[in-house]
Amino acid sequence: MDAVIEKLKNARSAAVLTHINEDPDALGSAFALCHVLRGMGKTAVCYVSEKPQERHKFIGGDYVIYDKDKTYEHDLCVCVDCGDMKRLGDRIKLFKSICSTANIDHHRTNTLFADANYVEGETSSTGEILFKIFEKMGAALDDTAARYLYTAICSDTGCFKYSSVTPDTFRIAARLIGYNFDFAEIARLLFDTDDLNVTRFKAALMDSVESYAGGKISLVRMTADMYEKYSVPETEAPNGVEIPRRIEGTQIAVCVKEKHNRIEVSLRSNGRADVSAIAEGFGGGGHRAAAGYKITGKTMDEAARAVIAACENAVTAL
Ligand SMILES: [Mn+2]
Repeated sequence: MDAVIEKLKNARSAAVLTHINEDPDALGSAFALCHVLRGMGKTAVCYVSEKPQERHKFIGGDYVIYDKDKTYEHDLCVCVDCGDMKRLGDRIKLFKSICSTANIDHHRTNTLFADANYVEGETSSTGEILFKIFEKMGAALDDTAARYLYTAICSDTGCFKYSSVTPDTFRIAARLIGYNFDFAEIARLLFDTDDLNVTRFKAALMDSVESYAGGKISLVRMTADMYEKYSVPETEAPNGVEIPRRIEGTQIAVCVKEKHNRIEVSLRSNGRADVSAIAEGFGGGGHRAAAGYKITGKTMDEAARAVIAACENAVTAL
């Protein structure tokens, strides 16, 4: 941790990056870090790969959408919540152009790609790690920084429900809600709010859940025509795999999704099945309980059949 703190303290101007398809842990962590660095009198800019999703607008924060044809000058590049340099997308160019780099993350598989790396593979969220870094640095938090960090932690813990939550997570959350911001609203916007079109899209997914292996495998298909039918852009589509995951008796939940002329498969395990092993079999990866992969050149039906067969093998082997 000290090597990363050293870099943060010495920087005059920092570029803060996070992984592509920015999620609230990534955004909250990046915005919190920029805000705290600015509070220390430094320049800090958060570069995102694309405009954050509509549903994450409430997080706020200011950012620059990265343009690979532009040059940006900074003396430090900090990556947060990014397990692999490849997950920077186009911003790899920016990362490589900055002479000093740091990496703060909670992905167990982090490739330690920066000059100074601080990775806690067991910690719930990057937000939680950043809180500890700020504390050790003696950096002052304020209501805004606390709100960003709380958003990050709340999101990556499924609202403090996942097994990654520890007594430390709650102690940190308790400190954060001592600041002045509406933490109940954050939980509501993260977990209990969908726009009307997304709600109808979800209803269609619920209505078409498929069940295999005596109910141990539950699957939904998200097809390209559904984005149009429900007027939901592909980038704002619901997290489909959460729907079959809720069905009682499900050991493996699957979402097969058509996206940019390829198929994305998301897998969740509710029990002993290791879905990262299934994903690896198709060239993907992830965690025991959450994994995925992408394939091209297959139809929806072929992709679904292949993943169902792999899941059936996995649940019979248990
Ligand atoms: Mn995260």
